[in-house]
Amino acid sequence: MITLYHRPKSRSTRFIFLLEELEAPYTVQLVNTRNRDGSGAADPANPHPHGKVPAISDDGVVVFESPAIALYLTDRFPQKRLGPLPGEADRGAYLSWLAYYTGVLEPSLMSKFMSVEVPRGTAGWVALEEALPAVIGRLSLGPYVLGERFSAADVLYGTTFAMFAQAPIMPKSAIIEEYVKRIVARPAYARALAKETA
Ligand SMILES: N[C@@H](CCC(=O)N[C@@H](CS)C(=O)NCC(=O)O)C(=O)O
Repeated sequence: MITLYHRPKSRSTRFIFLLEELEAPYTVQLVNTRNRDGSGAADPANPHPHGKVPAISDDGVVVFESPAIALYLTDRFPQKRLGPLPGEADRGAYLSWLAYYTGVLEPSLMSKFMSVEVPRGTAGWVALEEALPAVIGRLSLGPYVLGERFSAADVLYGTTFAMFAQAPIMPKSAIIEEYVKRIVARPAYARALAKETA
C-alpha cells in the first residue's frame, strides 16, 4: 500500500492525480509543513529530508522529489503504461523531461516568480525566457510531452502550467493554454481535486 504525504493545494496534489490515473491502492497522510510566512514546521511524520511534500512510502520504501515519485510509480504500475519502461523507445525522452522539469523548468519559473535574476545561463538552469521555448517546442510536436502518449511527465508539466498559465510572469502561449485544457479535462484530475477538498 502506498502512503502519500500530502498538504492540500500543494505540489503533492498532483500525485493524487497520478495515483488516480494509475488506479493504485493508496492512502493520503496529511502532514504539516513550513509556511511561506515563516510559520509552521516540518512534520516528523514526513520522510522527506526537508519535510516537503510530496513524499511517498510504498510499504516502507520511501521516495521523495516529484520526478523520482513519478518515475517510481509508473515503473511500479507498468500495466497502466503511464511511463515508458526500460527498453522502450521513448524512455530516454521520458527521463529527460522528468529531470528537466525539476532541474530547469521549476527553478526558471521560481526565479521569475520571485524576481530573482538567474545568475547566468551556464549555471544549472536558465531563465524562463529560454526554458519556455524549449518546452513549447516540445509540446508543438504532439498533444503531450511524449508526443501522442500521455504520461506522468504531463502530470508534472500540466499541473504546473495550470497553476502558472494565468500568472503575469507567463508569456501568453496558445500551445500551453491548449495543453493545460487537455490535462485538466482528465477525469482523474477532477477526482483528485474532489478528494483533496472532501
Ligand atoms: N523539489 C520538490 C519541491 C517540493 C516543495 O517545495 N513542496 C512545497 C509545497 S508545494 C513544500 O513542501 N513547502 C514547505 C517546505 O518547504 O517546508 C518537488 O518537486 O517535489
